[in-house]
Amino acid sequence: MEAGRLLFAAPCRFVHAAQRLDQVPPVAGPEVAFAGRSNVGKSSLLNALTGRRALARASAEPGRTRQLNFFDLGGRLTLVDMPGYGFATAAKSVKADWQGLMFDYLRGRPTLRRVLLLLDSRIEFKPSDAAVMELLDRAAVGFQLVLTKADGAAPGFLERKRREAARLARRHPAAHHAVLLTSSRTGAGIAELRAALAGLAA
Ligand SMILES: Nc1nc2c(ncn2[C@@H]2O[C@H](COP(=O)(O)OP(=O)(O)OP(=O)(O)O)[C@@H](O)[C@H]2O)c(=O)[nH]1
Ligand SMILES: [Mg+2]
Repeated sequence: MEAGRLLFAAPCRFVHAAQRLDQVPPVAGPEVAFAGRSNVGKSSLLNALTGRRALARASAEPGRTRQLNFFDLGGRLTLVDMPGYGFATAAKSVKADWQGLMFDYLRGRPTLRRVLLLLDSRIEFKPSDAAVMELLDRAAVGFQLVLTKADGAAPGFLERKRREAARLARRHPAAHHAVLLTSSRTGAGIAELRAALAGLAA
């Protein structure tokens, strides 16, 4: 916990945005990417972890993040805010663009230490989530399930979702077995997630 607190007490700064794979910065230190459906709370979680309200742009409008946004955390860890998938109302061509970029990046990034795959704890998991887990299995990219918006569901429902996510994690070879329950709004689970990420930092 202390290692996590220290890591995230370091300054975090935006370094780069990539719209295409050839704009992705050269590999440097360890990276952790935030992935998940549109609106699941990726940008908000990044802000909560770094204790900055508007480092990453969050919005109630799904499809807010349309590029890979790279943030440097104290020179020890790169955090990557990704565009969401499963967002149906965007123009098809645009959608293919940024979702394609997301998958290409996930498959081909040697310094990617872990993908945080975010799932909304208030709703049912979707086929697109299962598809991404399979892709990560096939690409042998380690991922960890993180339930978001834990402030928005009753305790009994949350516990059921946590168990369901833990079952999914056990079924997927690339999944980390620990499932985290978080809320960017209340700060629940944030210290635990910081601690988990401290284990991956340089
Ligand atoms: N209740 C609650 N709402 C949240 C939480 N985290 C994010 N939200 C809300 O969910 C919406 C989407 O948040 P974002 O962080 O922009 O989601 P995103 O996954 O980055 O979305 P895209 O960039 O569009 O893929 C916003 O209206 C946030 O205020 C949370 O912990 N609790
Ligand atoms: Mg976003």
